[in-house]
Amino acid sequence: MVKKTLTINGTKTILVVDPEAKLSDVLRKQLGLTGTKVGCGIGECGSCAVILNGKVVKSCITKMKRIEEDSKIITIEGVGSKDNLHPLQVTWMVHGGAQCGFCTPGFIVSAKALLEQNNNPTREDVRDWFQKNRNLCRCTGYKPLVDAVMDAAKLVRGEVEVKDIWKQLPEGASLIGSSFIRPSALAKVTGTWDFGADLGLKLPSNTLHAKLVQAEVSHANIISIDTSEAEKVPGVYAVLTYKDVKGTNRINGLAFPTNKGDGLDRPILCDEKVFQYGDAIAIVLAENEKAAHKGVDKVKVELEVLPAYMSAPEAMAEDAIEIHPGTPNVYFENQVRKGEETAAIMENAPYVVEDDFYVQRQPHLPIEPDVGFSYVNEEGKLIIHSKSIAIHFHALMIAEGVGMKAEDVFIVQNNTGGTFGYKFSPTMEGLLGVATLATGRPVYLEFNMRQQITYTGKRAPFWTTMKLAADQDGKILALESDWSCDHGPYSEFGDLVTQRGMQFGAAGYDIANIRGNGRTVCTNHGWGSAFRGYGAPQIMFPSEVLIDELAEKVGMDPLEFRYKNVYREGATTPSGCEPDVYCLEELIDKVRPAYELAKKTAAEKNENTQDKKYGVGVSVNIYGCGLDGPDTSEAWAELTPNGVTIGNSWEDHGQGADIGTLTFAHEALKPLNLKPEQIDLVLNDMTKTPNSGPAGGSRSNVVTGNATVVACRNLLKAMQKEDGTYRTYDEMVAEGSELKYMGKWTAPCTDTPPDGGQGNPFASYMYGVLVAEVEVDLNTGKTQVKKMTLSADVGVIINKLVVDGQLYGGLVQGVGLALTEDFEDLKKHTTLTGCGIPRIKDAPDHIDLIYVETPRPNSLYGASGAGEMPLAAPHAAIINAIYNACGVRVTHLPARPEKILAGLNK
Ligand code: MCN
Ligand code: FES
Ligand code: FES
Repeated sequence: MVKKTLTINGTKTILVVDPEAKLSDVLRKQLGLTGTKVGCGIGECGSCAVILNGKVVKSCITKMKRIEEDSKIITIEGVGSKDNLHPLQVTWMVHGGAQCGFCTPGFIVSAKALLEQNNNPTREDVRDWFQKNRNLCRCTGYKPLVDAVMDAAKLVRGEVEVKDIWKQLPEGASLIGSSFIRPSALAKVTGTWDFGADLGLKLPSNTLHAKLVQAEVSHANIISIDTSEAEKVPGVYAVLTYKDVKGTNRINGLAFPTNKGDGLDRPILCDEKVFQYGDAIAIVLAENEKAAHKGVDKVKVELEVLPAYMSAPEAMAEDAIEIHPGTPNVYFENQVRKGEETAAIMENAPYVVEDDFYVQRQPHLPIEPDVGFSYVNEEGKLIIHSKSIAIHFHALMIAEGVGMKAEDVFIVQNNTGGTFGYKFSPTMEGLLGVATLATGRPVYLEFNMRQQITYTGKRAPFWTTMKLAADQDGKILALESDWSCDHGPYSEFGDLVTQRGMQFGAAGYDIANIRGNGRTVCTNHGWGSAFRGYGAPQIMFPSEVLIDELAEKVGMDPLEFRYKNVYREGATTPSGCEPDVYCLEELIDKVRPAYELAKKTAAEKNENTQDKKYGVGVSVNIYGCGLDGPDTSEAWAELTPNGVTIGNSWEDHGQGADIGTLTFAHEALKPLNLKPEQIDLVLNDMTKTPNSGPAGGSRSNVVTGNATVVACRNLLKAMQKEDGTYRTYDEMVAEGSELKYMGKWTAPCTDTPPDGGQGNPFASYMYGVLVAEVEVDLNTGKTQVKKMTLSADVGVIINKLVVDGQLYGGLVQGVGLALTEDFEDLKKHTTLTGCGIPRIKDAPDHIDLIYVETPRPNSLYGASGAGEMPLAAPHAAIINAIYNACGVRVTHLPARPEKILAGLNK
């Protein structure tokens, strides 16, 4: 141990520390300064940034022995507080810089150091600074963060005042369409928003620390598991294997009836087999983290290693053994059949194009790794706190597995540092449940970034062949497609994502005749979980690139070819129903000027450069809002002495469930004239909030938004007097009236059966037309996306700041999907950078958004969703732009430099 005298946030402090301890641990665990977050833990993400003697350092890799006596440290807590905000904290809120908020303290601390050196930076200076200091954000697309620093610099220079930047709404104004700041923003920018790991430090002292023994091979039979040595490690309380699981030890994957498997293929703890790298084999529970780690090293697992099928084609090979014995590796099939048979049309059409495509196993890469804890409450119920974005689903999916009745399992969502869909699947919920039920004690489990990346679900890759035919005038006549979805070893929602292949292949175009076959394939690579866009990016990449190929063959401009073929009044979707609105023509009209300008600029640049080529690409982006068919959500509204409390389970990844709920409630309760601060929110706690369904499928703004409005309307109805005025709280109480009212809303939709795929699956759709401008370096093969312009129709905008943020963030994830991101190589793809996460200089600083707000008929205030559309097909626009720039068409993603170079050399 060493003694250190340090000045922390202006206060001199004497500390006794382990010289080998990391500064981040000392700040968080010894000093309770949990505003400093730990994401990657290895110096890659900047979420742990603090200022040490005037310099930005990453506290997760700074050992205490390296910190000199009398050093000065500033953490987010020292930057500003709720009552005394730093300019950066103000502008971060004003620009929507904190979505999930996990990266926020690190960015603000880092930016503070920049402004102290240079209070008049250019945008490029700001980008260089965040690049150099390795500040990563997965939510915002970075542009709003640069905007925030630029405005903060103006405040620091005294050129503007806070009131010029933070425009307050007039009293009584509607919040709809405003940039009202989300309720959680203040806590996020001040570092007081507790995430799971922060709450983990505040659990009772009898909490057990869990660590996992995980598989290091991808496919094996388990011969034996020996825990005896691990149990002897001092501090180890128990070592659990499948034998200790009180239930069926299976996650219920809620399989479709036509699935050849039963959906019970995923063990909580491996029993007979290992199905993928990282599978959990045992849980070591100890009084402290160190002992748990030591215990893990002592567990002996004997395996018979089996051939691993790491892609759909490998697992479909004739000699491949069944990964789950008794269930074929191809366990679900569907067909889309719309209009006439397509074979003859293809045969006779003047223009036909065909190509094959691969969209990769995209890793989600939230900056906050998975984390959770569990306990049994005083009523004997199992309570699990996690990053779940499907709390009611997950309770149902794990209950039997852990050995509880579904009604006795309750999930609470912790404040969540991004999921992008991976938490649509249960991850550690089953493990936590098993551990608490076996020991009767609270249990805490956190993953490090490596575990996050290797163990949680990934975007399920699609291998697709697609064929399109057009007539003499360029009208698309028919579509044929065939897609195989590599869903890894676990089937949960694999059928659902395969279904997206029939719903979104060439979505947006009026195509009368469609035939397609899809299948879900069990493999030994990372299991498939939801990922923003869910199936659309996998199938719209083929269709949006093939549309370009067809346009070229017909001899039309790619945007005008789209214009000719997009949905117009009376056209139907691939599911054979009319879409909710027809807005694509208008979206193209709106984006056309930017497209024409982009082409002109690229042509001019191409005249003057040798080593670089510039190109422009477009794509149509569409996604549906909702779970297929009659999707339902519930909410409640309760009158209180101070206003109204709203309860729902609109899970918050970071997208803005809080501001969504507040805005809908504020609008619906208009007759009560409430100020926003009089509306309290109770969100995402199954012990208190009703079943609003998961925050997936961009459904919440429509489905839970509607349910929230219905609850408010029901409350108002009960409050209304005969003369039309409203009873007060006191009057309601005096009359003995009920104060709390439920609201429920169900989408007027039908399923699309796997046999034909025709129906009306979604209450609403989101639309966008994207223009991407790229620069390709002909020497290195590297592509830089220079600018993106998206014309978007997400219906009536509920919160402008949120929608802007959703679109920026989704588009930049598309840059990663197009160019760099993958989870394929189990040795290389285990860190954020290894997986290709876009850093600030990989993202364009020029992103223009143009809105059309066509009111949606199924939404009570006309809104659609926003979260997933921007990631439906941005990668296709980028790939089309690369082709436009240099003539190389990459159809198997990501388009790494070597693929471009290989294409150039052909
Ligand atoms: N919204 C709005 N006006 C509209 C449409 C949407 O203000 N016309 C707002 C909503 O109020 C909500 C947000 O936009 O705050 C997204 O709405 P919606 O599309 O309905 O999506 P959900 O609320 O159901 O959120 C889920 C969606 C999905 S499926 C993924 S994955 C996703 C996403 O949103 N993951 C995210 N956005 C994310 N954003 C962040 N920061 N982190 C993630 O993990
Ligand atoms: Fe420290 Fe990522 S850089 S947590
Ligand atoms: Fe940056 Fe979520 S707001 S990672």
